[in-house]
Amino acid sequence: MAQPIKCQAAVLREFGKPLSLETITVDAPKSHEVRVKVLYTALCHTDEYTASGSDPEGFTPSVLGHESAGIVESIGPDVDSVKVGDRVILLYTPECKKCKYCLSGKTNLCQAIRATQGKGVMPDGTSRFHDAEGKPLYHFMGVSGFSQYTVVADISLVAVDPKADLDVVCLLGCGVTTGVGAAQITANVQKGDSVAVWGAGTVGLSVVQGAQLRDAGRIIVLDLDDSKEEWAREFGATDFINPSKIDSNKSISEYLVELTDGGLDFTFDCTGNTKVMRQALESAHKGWGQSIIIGVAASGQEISTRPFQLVTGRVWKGSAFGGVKGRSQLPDYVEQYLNGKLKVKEYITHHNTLADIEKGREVMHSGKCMRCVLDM
Ligand code: AHE
Ligand code: ZN
Repeated sequence: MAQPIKCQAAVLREFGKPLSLETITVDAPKSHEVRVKVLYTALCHTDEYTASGSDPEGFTPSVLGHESAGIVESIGPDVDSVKVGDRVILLYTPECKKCKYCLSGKTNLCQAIRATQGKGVMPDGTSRFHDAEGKPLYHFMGVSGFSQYTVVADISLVAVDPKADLDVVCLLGCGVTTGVGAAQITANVQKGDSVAVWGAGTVGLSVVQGAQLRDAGRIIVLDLDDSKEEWAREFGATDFINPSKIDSNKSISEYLVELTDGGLDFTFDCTGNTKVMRQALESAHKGWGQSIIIGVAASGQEISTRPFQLVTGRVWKGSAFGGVKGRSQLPDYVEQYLNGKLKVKEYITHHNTLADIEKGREVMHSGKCMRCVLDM
């Protein structure tokens, strides 16, 4: 029978403040739960969004982190999908294969445990994390990867090819999959299609990669930071535009519609900025252009456009985790990485340790960082 484990974790005590490194207790996994020794967690802007206090599903004290990979340390009763020693990627979008959503064939948004996940607790409504005083800590996104050990639902992880280096494929737990999947599953970009992507971070450049793997035609990347141009081209962009530098008599949408003879087949927002979301929609081709929202907008933000934009055939869509069903489809992304078809390692610009997580967070805000991977 598994016993509680003491380990180090970075705890969000107060929004907007540095994370606190603490020794916490991680309880044994209960029925349909798995305890994972987290080996690597990459920093994602969503952790920052929640740490800032903007996320209505963010709580204190909690253990953030959601782009993680590790090894199964112990399993609770009734777990038959993974075994001790399996190398796993954690899934903030679980896949139960049984709920209405999973069975619909229309979405990857499994809802089996979504309500409790959003409240920062395990499916039975309690926490497996306790601080030194024995007080419970909230979970985050069903993962909580900023701890050396975590407990997740057995539908919130997937075993992957043991040949895969976990310090790389942890990126498939969020950023890379979100972008590649948005291009290939949500948008289903086809050969020759024109694409524009706002935001040249890991997600945006993964959209670019996903589109290039589909032999898209023109792939335009827009970012306010010129230093991203080289990055964008490395992942397949054919054009780079700094929107602050175009002729100010025209809106960016007018500029793009003119540049692309009527607009783009697909546009993607990877910024979370609602003004950009509108620009992206209005840059899509009349009659058929689709605009896909991926970026996380702050609480209370709303999008708007003239309904005429939709009446005349543009489609506004969203994508979560790239539309990818984690347990069914993520192992294939790992194989594509192992076969050299999918770039993953190339997004890693920085490494750090859990003890130095604050340095990692700093560098993330510097604009010089794509992904920073924490060795736990
Ligand atoms: N809790 C936030 C929403 C956050 C959000 O949109 N999350 C994305 C993943 S971000 C990964 O870096 C997502 O996939 N959401 C789907 C879901 O079910 O949460 C809020 O604003 O309430
Ligand atoms: Zn993320």
